Amino acid sequence: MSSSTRKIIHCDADCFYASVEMRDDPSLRGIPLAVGGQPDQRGVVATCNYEARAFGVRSAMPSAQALKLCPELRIIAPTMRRYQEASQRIMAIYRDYTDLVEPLSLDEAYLDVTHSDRCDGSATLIAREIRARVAEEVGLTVSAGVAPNKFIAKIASDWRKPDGMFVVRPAEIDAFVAALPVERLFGVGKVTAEKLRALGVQSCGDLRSHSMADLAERFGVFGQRLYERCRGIDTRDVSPDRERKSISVETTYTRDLRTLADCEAALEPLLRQLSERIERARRSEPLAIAKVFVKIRFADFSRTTAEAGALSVDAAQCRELLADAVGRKRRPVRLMGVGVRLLEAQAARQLRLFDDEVDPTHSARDGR
Ligand code: DCP
Ligand code: MG
Repeated sequence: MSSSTRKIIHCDADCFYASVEMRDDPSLRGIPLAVGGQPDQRGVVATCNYEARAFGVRSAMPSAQALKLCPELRIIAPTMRRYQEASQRIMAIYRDYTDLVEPLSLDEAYLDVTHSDRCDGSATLIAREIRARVAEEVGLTVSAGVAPNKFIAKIASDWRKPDGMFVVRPAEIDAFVAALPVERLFGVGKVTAEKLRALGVQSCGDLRSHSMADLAERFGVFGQRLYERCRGIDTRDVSPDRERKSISVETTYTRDLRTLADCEAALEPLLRQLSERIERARRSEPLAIAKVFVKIRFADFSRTTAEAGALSVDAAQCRELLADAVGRKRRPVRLMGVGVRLLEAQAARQLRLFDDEVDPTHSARDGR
């Protein structure tokens, strides 16, 4: 094995919300169960257990349609707090093995265990131990994929679902990827798959006969990605900071702001700009605000940030943060910024289905 070979684990809990419900109420076990909105309120299924999947019920399906497929389906309302609590406990177990944990959603994460000394440094043993600990300590099952990169680890975690794991060793990558249908590649939806089929391409192996230049011409920058992925290449790092994505605006003032009142007056246009940015971003991707912050650079170039938990941008809260930050130093202010920290995109998407429970101000207004 070359020294550059990485060891990545992708962990994904099985029918996560439904599993939490079945864990907490044994009467829900063994029957087809969905978590989601009620059919008479045009609700959708967030997820369902594997008994319900046997009837064809799926995530994001209207609950009314799910009931047609499976008349005895029990549909219960989500309780996000219990899922968040379970998620935190699962992620804490992952962090016991490496600092490089990148959560993708409440129930899904990449772990880079290349340099972990746990379990004699064996990624396979680490994955096995993690699965056993989550079952024992949290009462849920997690499926795992072990591979030299993220893309293959994610596909592998699906391979033996539920309650299974699959290992793709470096020497096995080539054959594993060659047999994959192109639809398994992230970003290949119906349209791209159709285009590829017209070229006679069904599997990643078929795709390899097309040159980089050819794919770039047909698919633009995505062509390069296709060229790499069909060969099992993925150099993306596991990045624990990913969830700390933010949207912010800032201004450096030509004349320093000398009083808190000056700063407050300057905050207003910044807040307007920030709201516009958030609205614009919300049109292209689901997003959920986790924190709001105010950032200051004083005349002596020292910096400070005040932040607090928030579900939306509230001017009064921002003024409080501003007063806090400015009060930390008796100096004029040369730069001011205000922004929000976001939940990672997929976690936001999950929360969106339950906007009413999480943040009533976000419901239905983002025009998607
Ligand atoms: N979720 C949601 N809406 C979706 C998809 C998912 O609210 N359209 C929520 C409910 C799921 C959780 O996110 O329990 C995790 O999503 P997964 O895609 O990992 O699905 P599950 O964990 O439910 O099932 P699987 O066993 O296939 O991982
Ligand atoms: Mg899952």
